[in-house]
Amino acid sequence: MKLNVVALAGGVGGAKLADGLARQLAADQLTIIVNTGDDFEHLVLKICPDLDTVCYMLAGLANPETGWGRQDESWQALANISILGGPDWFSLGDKDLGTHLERTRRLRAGQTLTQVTRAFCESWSIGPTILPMSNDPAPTIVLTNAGELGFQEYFVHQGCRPAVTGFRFEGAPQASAEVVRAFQSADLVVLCPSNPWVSIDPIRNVAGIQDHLDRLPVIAVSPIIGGQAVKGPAAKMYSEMGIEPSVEAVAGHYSPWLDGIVIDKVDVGAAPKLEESGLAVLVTETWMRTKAERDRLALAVLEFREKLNII
Ligand code: FO1
Repeated sequence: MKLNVVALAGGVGGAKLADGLARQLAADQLTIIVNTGDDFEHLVLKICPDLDTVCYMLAGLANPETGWGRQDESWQALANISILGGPDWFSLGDKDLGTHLERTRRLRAGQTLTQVTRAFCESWSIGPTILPMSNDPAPTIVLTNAGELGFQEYFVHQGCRPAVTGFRFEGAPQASAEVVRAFQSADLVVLCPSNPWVSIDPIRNVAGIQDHLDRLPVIAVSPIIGGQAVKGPAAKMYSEMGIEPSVEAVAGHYSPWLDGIVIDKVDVGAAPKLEESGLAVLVTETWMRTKAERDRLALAVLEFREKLNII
């Protein structure tokens, strides 16, 4: 039987697993639905950081040090913006700026974000389908002790320093026909190791998506390893909201609709309790430092599907 997989992804961690999955599955077996809650307008351009991170990663164009942005990047435009007194806190490289310029031009000409993303993926020879979670704007607002902040204002401009008290997802995003079709033909949903609060929850907030998660087999790969986030502020967010960052917290976040969870070997002690709660648990190496580690984890996730209780 042909297995159809939908992967939900945010930024760098999600992109790495999606990249591994892309090498384990045929192109028509994988759809990656990407968070657009981090999108914003900057320098009059539409910036879609998570979409670009996933696309650059799968195209082999990503900056290997940061995980976001382009490899072999130059920064002439940003340096000039800085000299001219413009907003230089968000690091847009010259090649990356080309993406934002062309995307903004196409959107203004009336294309949807889904159409623009499809065209870019074709140009970059990306096999699997990459879809924005919605064509509608749905900005994530971070509620903090410094007030309500747009996501990139919190994440980049303020360096995640304000203490988080909650989140608000603005707009009323609808699922595109492409997103609906992907879920309708899916046999498995993989929640990539992305931030549950600000990468996966915004996708769940798109009309109708939670219903698909309720009915389909879902496996999450924990973004928390040994109480720490591999990258980004997930652990800090959990602590600030009074929840101990742990694989149990991730499982709880996705309860009761989660079917299986993949946790790192350092968290093996949590496995019995997770299993008692009815989850299938895979304990394995979940760090993805190399391409080989992405491939190994992706394969392990797909094989783990056989062990889900509901199959
Ligand atoms: N992250 C940073 O920490 N600092 C930056 O200046 C920055 C610029 C940037 C430019 C383009 C892009 O696609 C991503 C960029 N990111 C930057 C990453 C981005 O803010 C985050 O990875 C996501 O929004 C969270 O998933």
